[in-house]
Amino acid sequence: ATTTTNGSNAKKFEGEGLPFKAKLIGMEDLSVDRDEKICLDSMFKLKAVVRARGEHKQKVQLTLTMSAVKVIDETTKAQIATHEIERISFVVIDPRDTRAFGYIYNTSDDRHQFWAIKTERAAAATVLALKELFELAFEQYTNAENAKQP
Ligand code: I3P
Repeated sequence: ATTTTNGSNAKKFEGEGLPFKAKLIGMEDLSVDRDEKICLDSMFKLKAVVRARGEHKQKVQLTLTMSAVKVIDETTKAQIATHEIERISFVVIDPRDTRAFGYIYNTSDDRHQFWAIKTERAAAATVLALKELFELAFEQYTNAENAKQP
């Protein structure tokens, strides 16, 4: 898709950000920062862990802002994590579950954390919004670089 200059695209991520209701399936460290098969294997493993535990998944709100994905506990409103957009290297959709997706977040100490998420609605909506964010971030970066040119 083509990106238009910021403006309307960016609006929905400004202020409080764009919220999505979701549940945390789980997370684990992976050995790589991008690989569909490794991510999906992790997704299925994390789902199996949830099943084996027999407990409810933690309800969260994912808030997409221009700078980060914020993971907030739905009940306590406590912030669980802030994932800066530039540190997210890979996003995967679960082909067996229209309400599940995951992403890899690279920590400052260079670990590749895979976060598996169950969305209340179609996961594709959240993934699409994430993709828009990546495009906007890239656009801002190139604009800033261009502005540096004499
Ligand atoms: C629930 C059902 C829901 C699921 C929920 C399960 O089991 O599978 O679809 O929510 O997960 O407990 P049951 O039908 O036996 O009540 P999601 O679809 O959002 O995963 P949860 O307990 O982790 O919320």
